[in-house]
Amino acid sequence: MNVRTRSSAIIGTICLVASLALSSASADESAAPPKVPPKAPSKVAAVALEHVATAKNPSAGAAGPGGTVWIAERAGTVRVLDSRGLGAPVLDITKETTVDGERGLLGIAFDKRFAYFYISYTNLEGTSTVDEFAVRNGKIQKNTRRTVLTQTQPYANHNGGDIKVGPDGYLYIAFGDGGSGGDPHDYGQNLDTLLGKILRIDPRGAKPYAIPADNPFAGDPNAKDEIWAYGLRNPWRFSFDAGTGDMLIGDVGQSDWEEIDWAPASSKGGENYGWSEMEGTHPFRGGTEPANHVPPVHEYGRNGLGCSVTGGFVYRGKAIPALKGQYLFSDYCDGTVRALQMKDGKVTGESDLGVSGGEVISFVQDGCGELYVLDIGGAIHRIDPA
Ligand SMILES: [Ca+2]
Repeated sequence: MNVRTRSSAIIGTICLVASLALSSASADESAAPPKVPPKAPSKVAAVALEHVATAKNPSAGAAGPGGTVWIAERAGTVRVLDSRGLGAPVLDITKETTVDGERGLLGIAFDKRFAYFYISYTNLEGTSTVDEFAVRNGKIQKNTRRTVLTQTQPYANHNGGDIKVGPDGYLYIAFGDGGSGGDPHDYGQNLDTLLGKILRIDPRGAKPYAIPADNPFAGDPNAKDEIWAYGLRNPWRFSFDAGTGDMLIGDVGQSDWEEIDWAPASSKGGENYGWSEMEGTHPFRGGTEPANHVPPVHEYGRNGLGCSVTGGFVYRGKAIPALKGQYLFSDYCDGTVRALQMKDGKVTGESDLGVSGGEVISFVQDGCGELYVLDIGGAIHRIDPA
């Protein structure tokens, strides 16, 4: 906790939202606050999307050192967004990945001290690969690159690929079920594969990595030690609530149900999110609900415009107080930014925030907790107060 508090304090002094000075929030906040705060803040926050940059097929992002936001471009470049805008690539692996199917550079993450940078991509064979670089003075040390973990992929889709460093400092990696459709190999429920899982590893504990001793299946000969949670189809984007440490996962559905999964910060791992016995709360193709199934906290059907959920973040920024504690997410096909109001792991309401991020491929949270929406077509928007 000390580490977390210290790094938060450092980040808090300089953040992109402040340095860009584009937000109207500063003016709003300088006004005298009401003497009596409203008892029940408005559930639908008024937001606007502020265009801050255009990238080439941005796919993922992460808060970087010095209040920056690092943006991954799907073809294999990483660029830094700061008060001067989006810079030239600081990393280029375009010769090492492809963008066929659902492949490419799919995730980036820093450790808490910005001492290490991680990239998640599919290599030229389509193998999911997580590499590590040391970072010094905010610069990637390319000669320190090493591969942490790989996973062969039977098909070009459902690679997952999101990576995050959790509140515990461990690296979490999301992998889809291997692809095709309907989980033909039953990988979701199979604990002998890393596919269809969220993994938890300690990349600094050993070479290439160590298994945290308290991983739910550590030492179990019938399950991979790396597994944190299972029963996932394509957990394309997941995040930790910066306020509570809770985990939220956007798991893309097969054909009927898109879902958001939730686990408390106190979780010991081992959650079974049901795939491919279940799609959302519904048995999938005659499936049987596992006894230990953890159902989604939210699901929505494909009967609207949505086709593929894009998980986001619980809002912990300062610019939009009415949005605090709400989980923002979107859908690749629909693009509407939505918010879930949650209490004790239960969804108590859903709002349509009335703005569209385009083909929303990812959200990014900066060091101040403000959120950005990435449109795979190029636009990077920050979610600002309206
Ligand atoms: Ca599920």
